[in-house]
Amino acid sequence: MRKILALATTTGLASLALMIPATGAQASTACDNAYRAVAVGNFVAYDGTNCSNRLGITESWDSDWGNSSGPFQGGDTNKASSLINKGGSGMHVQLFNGTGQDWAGGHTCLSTGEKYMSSLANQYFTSGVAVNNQISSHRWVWSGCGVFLDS
Ligand SMILES: [Ca+2]
Repeated sequence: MRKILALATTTGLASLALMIPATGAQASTACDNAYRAVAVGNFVAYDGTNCSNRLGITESWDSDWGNSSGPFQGGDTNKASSLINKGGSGMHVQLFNGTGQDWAGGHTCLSTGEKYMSSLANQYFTSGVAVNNQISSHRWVWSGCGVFLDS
């Protein structure tokens, strides 16, 4: 770190920014490109890792990804393996293992600053249940996250 700071002093902050690893569980060119293409204000979930095979994109919430209403429907539940949060307000996307507007049970959050998760492997809800292929609802929140993805 000392070497990085010394270099930053001589080359400026722009160079320092280039040395900081990309956000997301793992840097992903595909997710970088997808993130740039998404309009500000949206949350996106993908069936595959690396932001492939989009399940849904929304500025809103959905308390049941397996029902027939809202931005996520039917087979979308228990499928997500990568995510993008391009919210414009700084809110987190809170993701739940279960369904319903009581917003209860195991949960985790994807912060706006994180930008995306190229993989949900080795991520867990507050209940200890694995997140990959187990998300069934989501909403936007300012607080109450408990845990964050990639933290
Ligand atoms: Ca739904």
